[in-house]
Amino acid sequence: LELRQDVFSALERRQFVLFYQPQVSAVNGAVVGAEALLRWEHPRLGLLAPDLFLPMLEGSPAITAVGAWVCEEACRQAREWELLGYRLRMAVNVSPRQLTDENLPPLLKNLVNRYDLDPECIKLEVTESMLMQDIDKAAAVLRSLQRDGFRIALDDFGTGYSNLSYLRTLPITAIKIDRSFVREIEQDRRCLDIVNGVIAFAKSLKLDVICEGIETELQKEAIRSTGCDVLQGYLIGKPMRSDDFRALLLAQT
Ligand code: G
Ligand code: G
Ligand code: MN
Ligand code: NA
Repeated sequence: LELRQDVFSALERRQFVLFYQPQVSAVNGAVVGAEALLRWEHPRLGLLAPDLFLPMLEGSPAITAVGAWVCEEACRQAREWELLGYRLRMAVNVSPRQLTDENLPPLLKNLVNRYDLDPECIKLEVTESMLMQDIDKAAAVLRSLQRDGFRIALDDFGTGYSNLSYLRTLPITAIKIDRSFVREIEQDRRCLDIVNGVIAFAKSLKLDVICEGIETELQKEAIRSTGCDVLQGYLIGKPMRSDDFRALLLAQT
C-alpha cells in the first residue's frame, strides 16, 4: 500500500536505476550486448525488482514516463560504452502500454539522434502476450520501429501460445529462448531437442537467437552445442550496476 503511493514519485526523486546483464557471444565469450533491467532503490526497503512495482504503474499514465526514462537512460549508457570503445547492443524491455504507443518510435528516434547511436544497437524486447493484447496497434508500432532501423526480440520464446504467425507477419529480428528450457536441459533430453529445433527454424528464418537463464557450465555447453548465437544468465553475469558492467568490459582481453 505504501509502495503504491511512493512509486508515483520515484521517478522525480531519481530512485530508479538501470542494471545491466551481459549477453555474450556463444563462439568466443565476448560481451556483445546488455539487457537493461529496471530497479527501484527504495529509501527504506532497498533495491526492488520490477515485478514488485511495475504492475502498479501499468494502466496509469505514469508508466509512460517511466518507460521513456528507461529508454533514455539505456541510450545514454550505450553511448557511454561506445565512447569507451565498446559498441554493444542494448536490449530494452517494453511494457504493454509502450508497445501500443504511437509515440514510442519518434521517442526512440529522437534519442538515438541525440546520443548519436546507430538504431541497430537498440533492441526492444517484447513478449507474445503483449502482442496479443492489441495486435493491430502493436504491429503498427513495430513496423514503424523497423523502418527506423531498430531491432526487435521476442522475449520468453516457447512459453505461452508460441503463435508462430507473429514471426512471419511482424518485423521480429531475434528470439530469446525462455529460461524454462535451459533449466531442465540436463535432466530432460526433450529440452535439448526443443532448443535444437527452435534454433534450426530460427536460423532458416534468419533470426538471431539468444538463450537466457544459463546458470551452470553444463547448461552453457549444452546450449552452445545447439549453435545458439548469444548467451545470457547468472553463470555469465548477473544484472549489475553500470560501474560493475564497465569493469567487466575493461577486464576483457
Ligand atoms: O530484472 P528482473 O529479472 O527482476 O525482471 C523481472 C521482469 O521485469 C522481467 O519480465 C523483465 O522483462 C521486466 N523488466 C525489467 N526491466 C524492465 C523495464 O525497464 N521495463 C519493463 N517494461 N519491464 C522490465
Ligand atoms: O522476462 P525477462 O526475460 O525480461 O526477464 C529478465 C529477468 O530474468 C531479470 O529479472 C533477470 O534478473 C532474470 N534472470 C537473468 N538471468 C537469469 C538466470 O540465469 N536465472 C534466473 N533464474 N533468472 C535470471
Ligand atoms: Mn527481457
Ligand atoms: Na525472458
